[in-house]
Amino acid sequence: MITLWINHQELKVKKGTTILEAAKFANIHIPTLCHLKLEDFGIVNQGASCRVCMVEVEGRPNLMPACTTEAVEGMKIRTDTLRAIVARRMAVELLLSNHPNECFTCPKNLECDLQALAKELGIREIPWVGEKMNYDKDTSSDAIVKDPNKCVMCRRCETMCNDVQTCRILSGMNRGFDAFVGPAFNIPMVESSCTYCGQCVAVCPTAALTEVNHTNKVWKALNDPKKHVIAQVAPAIRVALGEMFDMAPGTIVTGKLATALRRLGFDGVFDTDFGADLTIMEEASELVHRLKHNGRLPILTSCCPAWVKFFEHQFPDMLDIPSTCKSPHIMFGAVAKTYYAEKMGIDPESVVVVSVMPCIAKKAEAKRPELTKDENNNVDIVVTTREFAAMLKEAGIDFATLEDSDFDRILGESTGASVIFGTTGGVIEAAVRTAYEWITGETLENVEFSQLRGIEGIREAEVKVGDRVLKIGIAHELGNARRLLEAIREGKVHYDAIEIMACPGGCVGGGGQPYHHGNMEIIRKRQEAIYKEDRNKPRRKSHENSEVLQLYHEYLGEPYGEKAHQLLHTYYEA
Ligand code: HC1
Ligand code: SF4
Repeated sequence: MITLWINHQELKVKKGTTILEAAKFANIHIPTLCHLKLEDFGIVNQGASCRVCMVEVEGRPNLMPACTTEAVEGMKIRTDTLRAIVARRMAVELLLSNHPNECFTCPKNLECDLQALAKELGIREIPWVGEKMNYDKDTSSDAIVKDPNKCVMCRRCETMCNDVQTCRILSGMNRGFDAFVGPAFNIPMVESSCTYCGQCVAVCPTAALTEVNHTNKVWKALNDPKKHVIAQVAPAIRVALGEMFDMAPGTIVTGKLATALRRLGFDGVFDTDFGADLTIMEEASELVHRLKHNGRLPILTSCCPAWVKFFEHQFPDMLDIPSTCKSPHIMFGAVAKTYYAEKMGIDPESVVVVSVMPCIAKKAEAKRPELTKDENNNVDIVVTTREFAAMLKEAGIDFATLEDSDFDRILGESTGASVIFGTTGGVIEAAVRTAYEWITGETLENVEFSQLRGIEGIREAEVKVGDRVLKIGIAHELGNARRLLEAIREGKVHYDAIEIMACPGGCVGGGGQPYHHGNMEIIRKRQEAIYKEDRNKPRRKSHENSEVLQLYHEYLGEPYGEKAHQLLHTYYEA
């Protein structure tokens, strides 16, 4: 331990602690902009490029950046001198001097870190006139909008894309006032190998990177009397949406969610969890089929669209490994426009499926050619948790005071197995719950497989199923996925089944979720809430979902059978 003083306050910290971390221990706030550190997820961006965290250190002639300067024995630090205050303000004033003045209409209005900093530092005028950038917005993709004019070169997005996700799409371009971060040669996003995971969006402090806003499409559909508009909500929404309405992270709002959708005027209020249970029926069948017939192993889960895009780009030689299952919300859409429409006597052409997702990549997934052509136009509109919250606010709905209600039938029932899809490890745990009973013919008494849970980036576990031991691999974040797949490709490891989710913590940490501002505790709380919701469910195995069983009985026939293949499975292309 070392002893130091910050603003005359004595404190002891571990050797190797930065001034910024030491100040946090002492509850002294030092403002930052480029800094981002999520230790458990191995996410660190501390290039000290913004110079907002400058502090005075006794005996040093220059101000020092608190985020990268290590605290040493006897150090005397001041964060509150006029020199430090002026330097911090100047750093922000310079950024503002060439930043577009369009806060009123900016998608990040009131959620922008730069705007918040200007307020916090008491900036009332910008003393310099910087040269404004005048780049075109990149609206080429269905998922992400890139506005270089709002880039502050903090490079958080680069850290996420290059170091964490290893997609290596983003890098700094140009110098001085013209500098911004974008794909090499500034090609349109749609032409890059971007997976649309949205993790760059999740950490961008301004609106240089945002999701494509599809809320107007939803309003339009809801106001079209000829349309039958139905909503489905992803597992991870129910544990995060509350944050947008000042509720604590991890507050479960499933019942309020159903009520809110009804208030917005949706004709059907459903749960993607139904689609997740359906996915397990197909994916567990596929696993059992591959095990029985010496099929290709490991089987890879295919519900995360950023992961699908990643393996198509990065592992084109291994496209025979992933499960052919469509993702749960796409399966839901497929069933809604066929079975549901038929049963309800509605013209399938009039059905508009809106998915409320924690994920930005789902927007691009819904537009994939093989999922949109002919009768396969499964999902029409995808909005993120943030966009959905904005719609509720726009409609004047006081979300926090809404009463609880249930999802509609016949696509609204779900089991605990489907809820845990929302966290890393959950999809494979759900599949094991079903595969275990199918393979052994025994009832699984304890459905919680603790060995599959956790937050480490790569995990592995062995699960005894009858006389066979299934070797399971789990990874979240694409960099971890890459490491796992490379080890498989090189024959260094063997697994029977693998679950991969692109975002930190799985969908709970999705790129469309309420901004967590680097607070990892938030992702943990959402994960805990997911497991709590599972424990509270009367049925916890997908194959016990009575509405899913009814669907097979009345419409699909056998799981993994011909009709199921036609409706619920897909293919991949390099
Ligand atoms: Fe997910 Fe999924 S769990 S991908 O993480 O398989 O987005 O929540 O909806 O489709 O069910 C996301 C979450 C979500 C799908 C399911
Ligand atoms: Fe990189 Fe993901 Fe952002 Fe695409 S969406 S640029 S892959 S971090």
